Amino acid sequence: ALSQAFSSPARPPSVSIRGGTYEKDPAWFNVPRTVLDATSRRLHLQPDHPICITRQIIEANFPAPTYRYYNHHSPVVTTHQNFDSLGFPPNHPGRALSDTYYINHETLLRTHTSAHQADTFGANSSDGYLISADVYRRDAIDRSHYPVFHQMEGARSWDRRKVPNGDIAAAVRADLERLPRHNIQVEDPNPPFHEERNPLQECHTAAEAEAIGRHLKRSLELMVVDIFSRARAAAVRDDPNFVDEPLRMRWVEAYFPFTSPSWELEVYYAGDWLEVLGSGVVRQSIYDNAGVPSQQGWAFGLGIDRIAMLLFQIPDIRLFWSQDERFLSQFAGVSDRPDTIKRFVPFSKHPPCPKDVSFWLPLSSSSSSAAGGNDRGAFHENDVMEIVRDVAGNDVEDVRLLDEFTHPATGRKSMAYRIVYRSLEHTLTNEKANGFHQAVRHALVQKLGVELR
Ligand code: FA5
Ligand code: MG
Repeated sequence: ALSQAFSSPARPPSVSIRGGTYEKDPAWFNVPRTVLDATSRRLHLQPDHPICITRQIIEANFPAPTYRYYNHHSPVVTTHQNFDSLGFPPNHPGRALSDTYYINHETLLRTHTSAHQADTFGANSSDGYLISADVYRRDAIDRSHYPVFHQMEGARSWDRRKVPNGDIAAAVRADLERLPRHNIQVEDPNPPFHEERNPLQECHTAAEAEAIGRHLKRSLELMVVDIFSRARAAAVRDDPNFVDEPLRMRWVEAYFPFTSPSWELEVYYAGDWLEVLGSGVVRQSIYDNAGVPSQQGWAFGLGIDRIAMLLFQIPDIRLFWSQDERFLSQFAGVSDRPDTIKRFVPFSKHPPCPKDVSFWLPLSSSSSSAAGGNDRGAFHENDVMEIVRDVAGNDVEDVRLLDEFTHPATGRKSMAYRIVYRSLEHTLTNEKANGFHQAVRHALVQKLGVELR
């Protein structure tokens, strides 16, 4: 029996995702069943699903043949594609097991569509591209965050060897003139670049970066204006006396390792600013590594789910995963007739069940660890998020930190969270919410070694 065990070693455990088989490393694998199941849903390709409709409408704003569309990339990518190729430093916190779903140490579920940038810049023969896909992140729980969501990557490049006189700035400005205008006042107090906060790349002239930034901003503003006018038309079809609030947008300076200067675009929605995308002037090293060093341009990555929430007035990101006919039937036929969009009508409103939990962290994880790396001993809030998701699935709406303090004598740290349980499809009885909460308390002790207070 012993020799047999040696001659036929157990096959390493593996996992199948969208037709591929990947070796699981138990020291790294951290994908819960619910997230694994989501890899087969492909909502962005499901006709008449709001994520798919939104993708189609955004694509129409970036027309072929200038832009080419890629919608079928597998969610399983390498750490090289997701991080290294984009210039993420080795200790970047995004690489940690607390933030990212890993299959093994060099294979993961992409955390953003930028994972395909390096490959696409080299292979794409059009001036621009759009990549739509499902992406995966261990993240907060609230109405605009979900561990699986959808992004669209977009890019537009100009080639020094192909533009008149090799003058990229002039070519970009000419293309900008050809874009439509809009009359929405956009808040954009930032200079086109800023030496410390948002630097110009050495290889770019100020004129180049400025022109590329303006083309980027106008292109994306036009897309948001289109989404808003469609949302407004839907509201008026519903109620001819509908009066909407004016559209408000603002550009905020940002940082990404693969763009500079960089910005995020926020849209005012339901009483708050909602971040819809990150963007910037593509770092030259990305083009160089992709074998197209004569190109320059911009890139963005937007949250399709968040744009879909604006378009259909969908109040909670969890709804996109609903298989309930009362949800899905509201979008029937819209993929073929985007002019027939209707506002989403909540099928019923169910009361929230808020419950609090507070606990002491084990002493070993009380000291805050340096960010980044895969520090397994440290406490990470995303572990709390995942425990709650595991227990309550889509019946949890929001988890937030209420309070945290360190005991002056013992050095132990205490955390208090408020968890709001609420179902979108049925009324959650207090009994069921209590059951969830008991199970969460138990799992916090079992999995994180905390002491309940
Ligand atoms: C990125 O992912 C960058 N790759 C974007 C980018 C691409 C920048 C190209 C420059 C050039 P960020 O982490 O901010 O950036 O995510 C982009 C968008 O995804 C956000 O603005 C938001 O709309 C959406 N998003 C992020 N996390 C979630 C989440 N948990 N649930 C739903 N949407 C999310
Ligand atoms: Mg962001």
